[in-house]
Amino acid sequence: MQGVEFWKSKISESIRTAYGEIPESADYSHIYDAAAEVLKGLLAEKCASSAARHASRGEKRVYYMSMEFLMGRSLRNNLHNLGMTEDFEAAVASFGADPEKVYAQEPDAGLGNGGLGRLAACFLDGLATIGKPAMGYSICYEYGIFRQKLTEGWQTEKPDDWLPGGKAWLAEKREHAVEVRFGGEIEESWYDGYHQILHKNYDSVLAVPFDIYVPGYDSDDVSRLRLWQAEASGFDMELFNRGLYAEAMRKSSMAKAISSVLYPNDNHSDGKNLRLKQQYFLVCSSIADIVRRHLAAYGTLENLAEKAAIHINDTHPTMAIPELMRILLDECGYDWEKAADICFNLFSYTNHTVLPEALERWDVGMFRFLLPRIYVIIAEFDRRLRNILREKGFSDDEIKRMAIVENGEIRMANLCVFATHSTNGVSKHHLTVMENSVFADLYRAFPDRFTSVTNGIAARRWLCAANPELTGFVKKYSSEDFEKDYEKMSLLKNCVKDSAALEEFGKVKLRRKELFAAENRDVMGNPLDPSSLFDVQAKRLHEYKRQHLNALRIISLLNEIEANPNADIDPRTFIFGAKAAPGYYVAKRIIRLIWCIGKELSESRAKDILKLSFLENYSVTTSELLMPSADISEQISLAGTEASGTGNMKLMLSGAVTLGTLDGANVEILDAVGSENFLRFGMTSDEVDALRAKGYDPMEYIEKNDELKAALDRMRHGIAGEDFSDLADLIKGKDFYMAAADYADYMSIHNKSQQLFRDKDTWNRMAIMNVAGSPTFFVDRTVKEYCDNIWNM
Ligand code: 26W
Repeated sequence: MQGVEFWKSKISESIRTAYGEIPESADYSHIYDAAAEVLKGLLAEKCASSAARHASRGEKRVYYMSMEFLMGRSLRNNLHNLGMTEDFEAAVASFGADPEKVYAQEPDAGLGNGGLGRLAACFLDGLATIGKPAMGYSICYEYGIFRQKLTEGWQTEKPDDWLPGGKAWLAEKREHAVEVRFGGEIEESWYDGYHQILHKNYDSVLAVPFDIYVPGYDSDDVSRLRLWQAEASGFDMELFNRGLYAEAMRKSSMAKAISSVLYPNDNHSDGKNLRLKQQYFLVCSSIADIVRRHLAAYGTLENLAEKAAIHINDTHPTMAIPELMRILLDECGYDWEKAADICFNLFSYTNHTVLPEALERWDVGMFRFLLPRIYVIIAEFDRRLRNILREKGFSDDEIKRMAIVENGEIRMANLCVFATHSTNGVSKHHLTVMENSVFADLYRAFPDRFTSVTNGIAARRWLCAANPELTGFVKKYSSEDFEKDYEKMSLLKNCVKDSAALEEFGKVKLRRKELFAAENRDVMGNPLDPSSLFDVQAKRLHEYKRQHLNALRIISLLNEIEANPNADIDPRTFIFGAKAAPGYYVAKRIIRLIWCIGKELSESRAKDILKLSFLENYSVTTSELLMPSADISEQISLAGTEASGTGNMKLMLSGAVTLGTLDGANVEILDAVGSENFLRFGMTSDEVDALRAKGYDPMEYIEKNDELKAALDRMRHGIAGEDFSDLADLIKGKDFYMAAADYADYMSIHNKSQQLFRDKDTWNRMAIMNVAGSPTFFVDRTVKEYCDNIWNM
């Protein structure tokens, strides 16, 4: 049975057996659960045949380890990738239900903070699509990224209790649970000529795997994401019998704490013990799983690096390397050289950020106490690295900078560069920045290990599944089957001379702006104006991303309108979406500033011209409504700080024009669309470096610029009644991310954007050229490059 009938009977059957209901009278949540249950079954089967096929060919497999997989919702996307959307929706409609309401039942699997986690999720989709066997490993956090609540612009965090609706996609594999050991002491001895390691008095925790299947588009393959949940390894009867009931319970909840919540830090490492436990929990269980699977297939670990590639997504899972060394040395009897050689060929590492505060370093004391054996192995890597550097002729100072263990700390990035065959950046520009800054020394020592692969996005999610209006346009003006060969999207370039096509594009965009406006309001609850320019900045809140530069601009526009009611300013809607790390006070203040600006706008004489909307709880799902509605994509990080960006790609794909600095993947976006279709401003990385070297003083820029001065004064005197001199002083004082230096150029490029937007044909042409240039940034291309150049598969 196939098609609509298949879905009707399967959903019916599932609702009857699970809830004793018929679909016509079932709740939407029951229809959603039934749909997920049916799909999970189909995908499990497909995953099994896909694995068997690859195994019979002895193919190499990639294991992608990441503390984050920001999956978002699955139902709509899975149906789309499997080509089942139409049949499913028809079946749902036959029960008198609305498919959109079924989709809306699903919570986001928000198991990530931002870019790094979403990239991991896109990789699983891309790998299944191009037919490469892949498995992701992460933690089954009970609470994912917090739900942001804004009260008058103050962010508070609510727990993200996603499992009640999300578990429908999880398949428990308890038979593959793994024991993870923490603490204790190590005893070394020799027996019969063999070195023996005995681990005593440790605490153990059980890691139980749950799988999520991720289908490729129009593909026979399904990637598997294995998420580990922590449990106490058995109830401590001995404690209980001794009357220590509370102590027995404490042990159990300590164990569960490991997988209870995702750390909401993005680009900031706080060196906490529980986070270290989470990381070891992930790598210990995953490496045990990989070893088990490999031994089952080949009976030896000799060929592990031929048949597997293990990728370390930023330094968070670095301990996978010493953990595998531990198994090879202590459990399999390999010597160091042989074991390290296997690891070197097996592992590769991606760096996602150059901010020094994001680079992970662990306190030696804490680390040794929690992971005594892993520490000894890392110390041995350090000793060997120092010897090699000495042989290469580096000075003592240089060696100290490159060392793994130094100054009471363990530097995870240095271990990655030394112990793996590949360290890669996430855009061309990022690689240059890496080579000139954080990795400058190691790059000189091991230049051949450094490379870059530009990030990409699962365009299917943001275009075909989320934006049927634009998909229809792309089909009409490029090719009906562009999804099977997305390079064909570049054919869209031909339609920019056709004025009917330009107008049609304008209608598609307007429709999407109306849809957004139907669901969202300005900060004071007033309706948005879909005919105004939608100017979007959506990403994590961080000073380096410079949401405050955008805020300064809006204050300046307000000043201008107040001074001159006839000022030449067209209607604009500023849309922000951003979560701040809960402990990042300045970031929360910036959110509050933006909200207050919105309030002040709505009460000013600019209220019919300028509107500000702050999208609460920005997430994968809210991005799917937001991206299609954008006209301008704000990518305004200080050059040299944003590794790549992927929101920039989603917006470009949706026909928004990038207004940005030459940073991260913006550089390649500009290349792909041409400078006439990109609104570039600001200093280059080299100019930033030169200015820093010379000594940067923001006051030099502020004193020369009356508009900027007035905006900062206004912050001091109060925005919507609140004094923001704290933020104004940060800009006047250090201005670490040089907003003052880029302000004038930012204002002038925005002036230009207004002129361009006035001419609808011109603007639509630019927007279409962006859609046409987007295939370079599809994740299928990205993962192909990883397969060819990094994983050798
Ligand atoms: C240890 C705390 C911590 C947590 C997360 C440090 C660093 C991170 C991530 C690496 C931050 C992150 O998501 N980086 C983003 O990665 C994207 C995918 O490569 C890039 O597109 C973004 O430019 C980069 O900021």
